[in-house]
Amino acid sequence: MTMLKQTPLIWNRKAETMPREQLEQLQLQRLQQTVELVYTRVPFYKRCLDERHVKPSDVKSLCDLGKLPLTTKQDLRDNYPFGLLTVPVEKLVRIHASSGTTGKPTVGPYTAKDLDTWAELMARMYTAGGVTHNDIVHNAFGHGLFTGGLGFHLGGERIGATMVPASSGLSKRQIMLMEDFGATVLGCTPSYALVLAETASEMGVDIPKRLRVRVGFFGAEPWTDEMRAEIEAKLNLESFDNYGLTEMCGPGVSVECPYHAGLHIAEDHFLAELVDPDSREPVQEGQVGELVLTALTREAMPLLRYRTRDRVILNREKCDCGRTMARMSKVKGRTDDMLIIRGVNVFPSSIESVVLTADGVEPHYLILIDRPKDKLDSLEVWVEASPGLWQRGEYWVKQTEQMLCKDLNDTLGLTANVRVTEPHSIQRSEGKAKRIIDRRDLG
Ligand code: DLL
Repeated sequence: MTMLKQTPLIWNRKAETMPREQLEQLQLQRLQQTVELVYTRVPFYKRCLDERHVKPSDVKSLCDLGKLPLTTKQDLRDNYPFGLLTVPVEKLVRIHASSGTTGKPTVGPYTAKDLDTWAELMARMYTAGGVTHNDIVHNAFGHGLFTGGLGFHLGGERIGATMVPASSGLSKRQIMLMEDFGATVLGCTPSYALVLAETASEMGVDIPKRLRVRVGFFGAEPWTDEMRAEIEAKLNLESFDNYGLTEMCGPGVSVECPYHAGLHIAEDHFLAELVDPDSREPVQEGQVGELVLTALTREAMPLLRYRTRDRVILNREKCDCGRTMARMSKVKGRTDDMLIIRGVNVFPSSIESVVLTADGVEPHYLILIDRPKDKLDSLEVWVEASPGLWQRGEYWVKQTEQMLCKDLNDTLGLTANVRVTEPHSIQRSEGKAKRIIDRRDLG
């Protein structure tokens, strides 16, 4: 659904539409300052640069980026919690962290200036979605250590919108508040957006009649175009993707404009490259690669060439909205979420695309992989039946399973067992959905 009716709004026209030549000049200048800063203040980076015999003064053009070391999640772990700070801890005004499934979290520290920049980036996001100070924003991202809730809050306040810091959970109450307060904007994970749509329908709330939400900002987890179509249809809104990570600031790194032709990276604050995850060599424009980001203006913890693990395509052509900032495609998955099942590479997003275009099932699914003793890996996909299909009975449920099996086989080149399960049998998520259960011991 697109509602492009008027000239798109731009929060910071000077920055966001800067001629690329000028932008690259600015990036170079900021890169030089950043390298100097980390070289003099962060022992880890001094060591990495010395090992490569690179001095800050060797960065003479953006082409010299390749001389700089890549930073990985492991480097963050090794320097946990404050080893990569360029400022004393007393200068921090906030610390966020991403949960991480194992071990220590990833730390996101901010100085007052970092928070100010973050507010600016989030203001750009809202404005790109046509949101102004007249809007009421229902912010259902988790508020806490996770950057989603407080990041959305900060940017909303910057544009003067009325913020409702609902956080996630208690879904019926969320629907009630959205209706009572007249929310016009929703922010949450795409999987929680589906839960809210389902909750509204269970409550008998006729969404187009009773809710005024016209724009949704969704992110923090991968979501396919099929998922987008499902959310827009169910919630009757125009959706905008936004991307970010704790290591860079949180949400606001790249945001969609009304043309929905990729996410504009805030290139005056982040330098983007694409590399081949195995060879680490640059990937050509138009090809999928791992996004590598250098923070150009972060004060507390500017990371050089951080390997995000996110697979995207980059496009540096000017957009019809007027922004000159490069666009990245929707995240196509992570380099570490590719499953290798019986030797076949399987991306969870391919499974999602098949599941979400099938009739008679809901957009709630689970992917289960196992390795039974002395047997080949097994792949099972559980998908929830729609109440209508379930009522029609077992024969139709089995038909749906067979059809999904065939579609998955055609798409993945791999046989998957499909189980169409009873409505409401798959756990709902209030934040980032966990849809993959890999029971193999791959250690
Ligand atoms: O998820 C920041 C965020 C909050 C972004 C709210 C957007 C909205 P982390 O918890 O550190 O930060 O997780 C970062 O989530 O490397 C991606 O793999 C994934 N991710 C974030 N945004 C998107 C998106 C926040 N729009 C990790 N599409 C990233 C796909 C996303 N994946």
